[in-house]
Amino acid sequence: MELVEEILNGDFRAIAKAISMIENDGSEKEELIDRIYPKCGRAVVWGITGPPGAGKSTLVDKLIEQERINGKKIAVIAVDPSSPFSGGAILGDRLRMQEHATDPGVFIRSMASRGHLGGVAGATTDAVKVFDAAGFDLIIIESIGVGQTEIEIIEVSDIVILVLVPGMGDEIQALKAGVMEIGDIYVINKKDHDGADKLEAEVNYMLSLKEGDQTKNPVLLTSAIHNDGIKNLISEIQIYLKNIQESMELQKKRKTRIKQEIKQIFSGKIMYEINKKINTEIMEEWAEAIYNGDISPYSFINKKVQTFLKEQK
Ligand SMILES: Nc1nc2c(ncn2[C@@H]2O[C@H](COP(=O)(O)OP(=O)(O)OP(=O)(O)O)[C@@H](O)[C@H]2O)c(=O)[nH]1
Ligand SMILES: [Mg+2]
Repeated sequence: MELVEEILNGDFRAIAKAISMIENDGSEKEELIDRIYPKCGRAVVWGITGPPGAGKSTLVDKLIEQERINGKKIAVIAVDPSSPFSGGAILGDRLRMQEHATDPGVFIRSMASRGHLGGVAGATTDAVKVFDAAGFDLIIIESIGVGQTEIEIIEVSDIVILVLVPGMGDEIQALKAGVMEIGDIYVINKKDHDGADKLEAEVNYMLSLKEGDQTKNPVLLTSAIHNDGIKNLISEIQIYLKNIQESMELQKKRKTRIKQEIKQIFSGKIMYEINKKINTEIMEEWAEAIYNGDISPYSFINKKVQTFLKEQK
């Protein structure tokens, strides 16, 4: 595969092609990932999440700026929660990070959070592998933290930065809804707005209630548009990563990620086999039988499952 060589050389067009391949979810994707996998494992993945408009993209933009000075090659995956056909959020993110669009050390890519057969987490993990193999040091995933899909995406990261803003009124609701749990570092952005200190106190209080958690989660204030607090954020990220690496927590996290990946791929493949077997015609026949009351559903389906498993041997 020529594409593999090109990716390993960091060729942008090849990377873009590979990501499209991943999004199309075809069989060529599998060969590609298998071929580049031995070159993976060097990159660090930061997940940036938080409510819409919190300033995630602005923050990412400043983080890129600073980390470029630190000599890192950076890839950004902006997960677009809207449909694959709407360009709204993508456009906004692109505009905000446009300054870096011509920088050969920065690659920005949007991915739709819907429409992936293998789940969006799967597609994102594969995209991360491509960037990793292509020699990017840092991969930043930006996603809007509102639902399960977003939480899944964020589980792909080595570290999660949860961005909150003062004055939204519903922060505490979000905290209670469990989204709060996913942060490793908490950033209160728009500290130039009123209420940042109050929110900081609330977040610290919420965190103090977390049981059985030994890791200290920093709560930081930033003003992304004013480039304020960015260096401090980066240094806290580095400290956090160093700590979880030393305590082996990072390694554990990465293995958990692999386990989830295995489960996802495995069940996807099994589902494929099942769907191949249970076609519309058979389904019609079975439903008819159950509908007519000829058989009871559980005993019937249990028998069919047994037959299916036997046939697979
Ligand atoms: N006052 C103030 N405004 C900010 C700050 N950071 C970002 N903004 C503004 O907030 C708005 C939203 O910023 P984005 O960076 O697009 O936010 P986002 O979280 O990426 O938004 P989505 O991707 O749509 O969820 C923009 O108008 C920014 O200029 C800040 O620190 N202070
Ligand atoms: Mg954004």
